[in-house]
Amino acid sequence: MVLFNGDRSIETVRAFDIDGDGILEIIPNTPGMPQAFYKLVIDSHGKGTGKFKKFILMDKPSGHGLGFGDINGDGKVDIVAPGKEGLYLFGNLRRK
Ligand SMILES: [Ca+2]
Ligand SMILES: [Ca+2]
Repeated sequence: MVLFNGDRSIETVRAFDIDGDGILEIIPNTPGMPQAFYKLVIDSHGKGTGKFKKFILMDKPSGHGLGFGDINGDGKVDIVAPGKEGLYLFGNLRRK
């Protein structure tokens, strides 16, 4: 299964439960490509289908590196990533 088939390389890959549903999302750092993550598609019985849905966080080229931490102190882990214009913070807006 190929999740990412861009013409740029993947510098590093992280797995983190971004939405708090207990299932890890896959977050590759792909310098020069938009920052995205991949979420496992679940069927009606709650089982993984083996397919992943792509979510783009930033529709601009990302830079080198990727980090996580609760930057704003709300108890939910946020994502920080560099881009061409500087360091971006992707605040975690999940409700729970
Ligand atoms: Ca998840
Ligand atoms: Ca936070």
